[in-house]
Amino acid sequence: MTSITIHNGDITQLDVDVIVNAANPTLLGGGGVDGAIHAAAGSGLLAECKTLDGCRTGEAKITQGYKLPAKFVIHTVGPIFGQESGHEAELLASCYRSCLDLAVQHQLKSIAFPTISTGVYAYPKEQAAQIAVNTVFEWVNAHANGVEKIIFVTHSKEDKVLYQKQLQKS
Ligand code: AR6
Repeated sequence: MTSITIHNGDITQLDVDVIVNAANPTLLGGGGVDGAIHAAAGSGLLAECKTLDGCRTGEAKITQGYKLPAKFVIHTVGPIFGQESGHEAELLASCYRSCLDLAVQHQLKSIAFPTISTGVYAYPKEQAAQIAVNTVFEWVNAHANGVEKIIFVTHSKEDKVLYQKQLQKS
């Protein structure tokens, strides 16, 4: 049985096996949640990211968590809304699946997701919440021995309400 919950707050504070970073293809840091994660993790994170050779949109790569309470960080690159030739929805779903697949490969039991692509990358928040929740539920239903705890981390009351709405439907 997997628990799926919402936490409204700062993802860098969460004591889970892995937090997900909404990164860019360089994996070399940026603003938003990416900037917050690098700032909290310290310079060891950037040093490891430099060895990864970037990441393609919709895919994911894992690093240690360094000074974060989380043991690991999974870096995924969300689609830029309006710039992916109509593939935005499938690329966003692929981010969530890729992160969950990596978590299982590394035997990680608890994972926290930010609202990927909904900041700088401009994905409409309600559509993104629907894709996030549907994709995670589909993945959980297909992976009986997958992760034990999945947390959707929202960074505003508005996002929290959107996720509550989507979870009620699921
Ligand atoms: N904890 C949880 N969520 C947060 C935090 C935090 N500490 N800080 C911001 N958010 P964004 P994107 C929320 O822009 O749209 C970076 O520069 C934020 O409110 O961080 O995927 C990367 O390097 C928003 O709802 O990610 C890329 O270049 C959500 O995180 C680009 O931004 C995602 O917003 C990626 O853009």
